[in-house]
Amino acid sequence: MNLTAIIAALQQGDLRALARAISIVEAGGATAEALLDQVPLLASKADVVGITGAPGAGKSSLLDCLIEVYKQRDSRVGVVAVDPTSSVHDGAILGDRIRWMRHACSPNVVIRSLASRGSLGGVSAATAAVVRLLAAAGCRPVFVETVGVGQIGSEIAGIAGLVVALTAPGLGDDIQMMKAGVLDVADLVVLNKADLPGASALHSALAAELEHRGGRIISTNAIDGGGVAELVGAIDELRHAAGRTPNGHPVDRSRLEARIVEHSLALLRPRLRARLATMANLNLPPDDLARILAEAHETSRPLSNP
Ligand SMILES: Nc1nc2c(ncn2[C@@H]2O[C@H](COP(=O)(O)OP(=O)(O)O)[C@@H](O)[C@H]2O)c(=O)[nH]1
Ligand SMILES: [Mg+2]
Repeated sequence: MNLTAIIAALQQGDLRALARAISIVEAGGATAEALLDQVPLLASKADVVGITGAPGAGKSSLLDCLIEVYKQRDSRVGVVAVDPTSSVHDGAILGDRIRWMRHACSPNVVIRSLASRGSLGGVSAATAAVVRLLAAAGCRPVFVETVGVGQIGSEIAGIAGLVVALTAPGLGDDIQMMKAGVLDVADLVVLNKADLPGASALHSALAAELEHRGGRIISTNAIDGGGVAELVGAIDELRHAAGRTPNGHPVDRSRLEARIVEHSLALLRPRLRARLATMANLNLPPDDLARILAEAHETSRPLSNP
C-alpha cells in the first residue's frame, strides 16, 4: 500500500491502516514526513484533551473511566499514553495495557502507548503526529495522558485544546508547585483519590487558589467512578465552548499566552539543542551560554510583526 492509500483507508476508519501509519510515524525519517504531509491538520484542537499530572495521581485509572463513558457514544474515542520515563517493556506501560485491555475489543476505542525514554525534545513532535493520525481516523476526542512533571507536563498545552491537570492527596504535589507549573495551562483541575485522607482539605485549598483564576476543580474517585459524570460534563462543556470561540480557545488571555509560550518552547528546544551541540566549548557559565544561544537565535531569525 502506498502512503496515499494508507491515508485514504485510515480516513475511512480502517484500524489496520491506522496501525500502519502509526508505525511509519514512529520510525521517523523522510517517509514519516511524507505521510504526515498528507494527513489533514486537526480541524479543532478542542478534539484533543490532555490529561496531565504526577506519576501515581491516577491518570490511567481515570482515563479507564472516561473511555467507558465515551465509547458508548457514536464516535470513536482515542487514547495516547505518553511515558517519557519508560520503555514499552516497562511496568508502567504494561500496567496500562492490562488495565485498558477490557476496551481492546471495542471497535470504538483506539489506544496507543508511546515510550520515548531519553528524547524529551521529541515527545511533543511524536505525540502530536500520532494524535493527528487518530483524529484523522475519526477519534473524537483523543485523550493524551502525559506525566505532568516540569516541562513535559506543560508541553501538552501545545497539543491539546483542553488540558485537565490531575493531582491527588499524598503526592507531595503541593499547591505552590502546581502554581508554578501546570495551573497556568490547565483548563480544569481534578483532585483524584477523593476517598483518601486529606482530600477535602486539598480540594478547598485548590478551589481557593483557582477562584482567582476563574478555574474549576472537580473531585473524583477513579476506583468507584465517583465524580466521573461531573468530569465528563465539564469536559463536554469546555470542548463545546472551544468549538464556538473564533480562536478555538475557551481560555483567557494569560492562559492563551502561557500556552503559546509552551508551544514555542517545544518547537525551539530541538533547534537550541542542535545549536548547542555545534558549540565548541561549554566552559562558560551556563547563564552566559544561555544568553549567547538566545541572542544568536534572535539574530538568525528576525521576528516580523504581522
Ligand atoms: N484510593 C484510590 N486509589 C486510586 C484512585 N485512582 C487511582 N488509584 C490507584 O493509584 C495508583 C496509580 O494509578 P494510575 O492510574 O496508574 O496513575 P497514573 O500514574 O497517574 O497513570 C493505582 O494503584 C490505582 O489503583 C482513587 O481514586 N482512589
Ligand atoms: Mg499512567
